[in-house]
Amino acid sequence: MIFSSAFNRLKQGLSKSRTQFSNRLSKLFTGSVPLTEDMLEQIEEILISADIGVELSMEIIEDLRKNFPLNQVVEMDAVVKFLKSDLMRRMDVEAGDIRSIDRPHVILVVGVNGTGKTTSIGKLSQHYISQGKKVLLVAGDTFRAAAIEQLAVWSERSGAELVRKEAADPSSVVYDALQSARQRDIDVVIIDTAGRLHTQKNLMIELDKIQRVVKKVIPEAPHETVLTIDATTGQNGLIQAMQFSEVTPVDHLFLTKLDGTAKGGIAIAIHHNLDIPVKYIGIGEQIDDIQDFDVVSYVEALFEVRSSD
Ligand SMILES: Nc1nc2c(ncn2[C@@H]2O[C@H](COP(=O)(O)OP(=O)(O)OP(=O)(O)O)[C@@H](O)[C@H]2O)c(=O)[nH]1
Ligand SMILES: [Mg+2]
Repeated sequence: MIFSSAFNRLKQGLSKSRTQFSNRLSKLFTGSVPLTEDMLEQIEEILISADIGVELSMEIIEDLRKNFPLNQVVEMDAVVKFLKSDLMRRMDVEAGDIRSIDRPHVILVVGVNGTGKTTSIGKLSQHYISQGKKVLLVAGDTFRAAAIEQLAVWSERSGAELVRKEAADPSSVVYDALQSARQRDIDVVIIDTAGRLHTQKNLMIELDKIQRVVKKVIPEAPHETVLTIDATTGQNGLIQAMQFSEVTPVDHLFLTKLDGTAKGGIAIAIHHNLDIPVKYIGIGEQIDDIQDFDVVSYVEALFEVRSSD
């Protein structure tokens, strides 16, 4: 299971975070050294700097303190193994895949500008097409012609169908798209939207309108509203997810750009602190740089460090 190629790709995607852990831990554990209070503090600092979160990092250090007596020689591998299992114990493992038997399954993708909505939609479409599903993308970001073009490129890459309408109201595009999805026997509809901040009132009202139009055509939809969060913004991403979800309903998070940060712990912080599950992660700019978030594999990949690294 965890030695699959998907796991190797995850490890590769998290290499910045892992190298940081590895380098800093290796410096602490040179040769056979007894564990000191200062080392515990530095391990805590390493966890915090990876954006696992202050509170969780402190709790983990307390667990470490209980399990490893001070002033006794300890191997780095043993500490890393402990950190891994302690983190996993603290996480509830959640599975993630399409459960809905409704067709079409409608996914609405929302988020702040530039957090990776359109790219992630490209990846999601490929993900579902590779499962034999028929996918339709909806260009709901009608403000910029370039945004529609960008989605069109992803639809060509993945082989998904596309509904677009220049200079139209986003909710009218969505309405047309859902009607045609039914006629065309589509399995998964993924709606792209323009970037917005939770404070932009008009844009949030527009999002509301999109939700209502979706419901008008398919009352139980959207089956998932996915919020993209840019992992490189670290703890701000966590705050963004909290604020956004207070204004509009969010079912799942798509944590993007994890390959671009040494603070990969943010996925764990979000998982630990928010009720909204992280369902997908983005680990690169290519179409297949997407994975379902599985906290066990994630922690394994993040802490895959050896004293010889
Ligand atoms: N390294 C890396 N880059 C990513 C990832 N996901 C998205 N990006 C990049 O992030 C940038 C913004 O992505 P978009 O998909 O255009 O973001 P958006 O949220 O649709 O942006 P707006 O529509 O302008 O709000 C692009 O350069 C993407 O290639 C990822 O997982 N890893
Ligand atoms: Mg976009």
